[in-house]
Amino acid sequence: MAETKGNKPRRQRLFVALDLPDKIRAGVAAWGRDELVDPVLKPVRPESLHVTLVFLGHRGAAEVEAIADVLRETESEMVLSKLEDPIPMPGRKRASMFALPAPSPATGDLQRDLVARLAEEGLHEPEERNFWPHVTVARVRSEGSGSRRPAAVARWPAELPKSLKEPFYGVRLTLYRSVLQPGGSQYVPLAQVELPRSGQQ
Ligand code: 3AM
Repeated sequence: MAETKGNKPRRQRLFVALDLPDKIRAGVAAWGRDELVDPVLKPVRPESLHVTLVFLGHRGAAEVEAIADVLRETESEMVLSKLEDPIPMPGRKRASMFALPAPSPATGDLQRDLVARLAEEGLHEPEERNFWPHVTVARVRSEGSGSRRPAAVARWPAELPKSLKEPFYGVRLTLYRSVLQPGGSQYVPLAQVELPRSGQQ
């Protein structure tokens, strides 16, 4: 549904994400400047790099507040994570995006806890598919002329430098509003929760 139409209530496209530390975001952005260079790729803006935890779809203002409250009640500490080399999704044959897998049992625990508490409040219907933690780094433009098929990628992104594959802590939970734009979605933070360091809750 559109975000504003006539007198209909304003609804916003929402998702909850785990934010990466600035240093990791800057490192991925620097890598991307060298590697996400094929003209059919649309790199994700550096400030928008994140691990999506829960996609919530279009929601009204009252729900935005209720979701933000659930976020604020999170009791998790910072979560240990790490990044792996870029992979095409859904596969090599006709990639529509490139992602860095971010395997992390702690991120999985946090995601399950959030989903359960959102579901308990009637704010989310858990998805059937398994959670796959990842950072989307680029989307592939369509072939053009009305086609939705992704264009073929000639120059594939090379692997990450070793320094970016060191473990790091996910530092913050953010409720984002996704504003769809022709040049790539813009993500606007609506509520944020800093996760405490281990033993500092
Ligand atoms: O940034 P990533 O790719 O991890 O893929 C979409 C993006 O995640 C995901 O929500 C984030 C913000 O758009 N997303 C979009 N539509 C979705 C859907 N119907 C979805 N995730 C699950 N179900």
